[in-house]
Amino acid sequence: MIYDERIETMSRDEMSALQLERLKKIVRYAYERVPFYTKKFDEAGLRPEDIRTLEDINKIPFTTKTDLRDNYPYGLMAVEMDDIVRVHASSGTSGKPTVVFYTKNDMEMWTECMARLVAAAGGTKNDIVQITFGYGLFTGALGLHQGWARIGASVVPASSGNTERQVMLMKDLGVTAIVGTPSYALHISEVMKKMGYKKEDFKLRIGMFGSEASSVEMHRELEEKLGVFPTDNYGLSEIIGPGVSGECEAKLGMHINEDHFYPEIVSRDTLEPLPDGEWGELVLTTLTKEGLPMLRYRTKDITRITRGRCDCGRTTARMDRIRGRSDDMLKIRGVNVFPSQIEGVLMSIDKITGNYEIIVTRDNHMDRLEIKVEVSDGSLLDSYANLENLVKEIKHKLKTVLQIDAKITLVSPDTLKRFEGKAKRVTDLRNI
Ligand code: DLL
Repeated sequence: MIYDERIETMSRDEMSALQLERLKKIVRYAYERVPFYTKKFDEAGLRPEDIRTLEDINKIPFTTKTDLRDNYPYGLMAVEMDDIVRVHASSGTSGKPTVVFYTKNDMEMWTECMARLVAAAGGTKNDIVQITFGYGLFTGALGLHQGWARIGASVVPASSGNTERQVMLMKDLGVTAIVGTPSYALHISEVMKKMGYKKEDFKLRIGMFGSEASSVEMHRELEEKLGVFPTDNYGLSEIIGPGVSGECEAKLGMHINEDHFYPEIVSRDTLEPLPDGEWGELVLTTLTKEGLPMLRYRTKDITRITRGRCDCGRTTARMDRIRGRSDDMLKIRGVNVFPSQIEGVLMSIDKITGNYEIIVTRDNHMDRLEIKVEVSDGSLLDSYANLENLVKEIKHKLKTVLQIDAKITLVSPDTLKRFEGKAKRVTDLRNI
């Protein structure tokens, strides 16, 4: 079912006209209300009225995660705090989270965008949906929750973890739709099997997945093991959270809610715009967001865009699965982590050297992070108690600063590989 026929099947000309009208408005809005944008525009010798066509967007300087960090927490906000009704955050900048703000209208827009994607995935008011994303500052759980509630489904806010209980709820309540990361969903399927269940024991039919990369093969596995029709869903906190784009029943790319989020693909080398069909970095501009307008935000996610009509009848632009990132950010069990942040934590601890190796694997569909760390004094390794304490200290710091759990392996001085050029400290064996 198409949730919003008017928008989702709009002709290209109408959509472009709507986008241009909104772009001009948001550019002026951001320029007038956010000193950060005023300064950027002034430095570039750009005035809001210079944006006359959609192509003119090219003149606007990019915004990055670093800008959010440098202006943490309130610097990029365009309204007073009393107009903000929701705050979310994601990890991913050294120590400080990326904090994002929503006005009442933003919440409404977000919910509508999510409802469109729920409908695109095949969700209806008859569904009972279990949300297995972690509730809290993360946008995933509440974002999907709102969308499913908007279409009238029964929402089970199970949150993540306690997998056996998840399975029990799914079975007892006759849950028909599951929402979460694809890796956690696969893990749930393993636990179902261990508990002695078959997929026929459940009523599952839809799986709305996202927040991390998944391959065609992984979707096939989800379909096979859970009996669901799986869709991929994309979004990021800085722009809105989930709700930027998602697959429909035709699975020919993720439909972008482009009346609210204007997409561009730029070359990862030159940052110049690329034509439809070419792979590059996705840059998004929020066309209607009041709380935290983002102009030309560099997502660092690599994809490509097509704009033809989809088999489902929708005409909105579609983006391909995310193929990778143009930076080294890792997503580990839903948490965004930069190797540099891990390094920062390690460097703050005495008794270890700056040499480390990060290994990411997937075991039973769960991401595992191992960090090999060189101790600076080999004699440390002689005492079990000392070793234990050091491992504990590192683990604790990683958990409190970055919210990640890692297996720590201490190794003798001078045993890890040394690099002449750029160090390659991350080995990602997840094979997604
Ligand atoms: O992960 C929002 C979200 C929640 C999307 C639930 C879909 C479902 P962040 O925590 O800010 O927000 O992480 C954003 O995650 O830049 C991508 O690198 C990655 N990502 C999100 N969705 C996908 C996906 C949420 N479907 C970052 N495929 C983004 C691949 C994804 N990567």
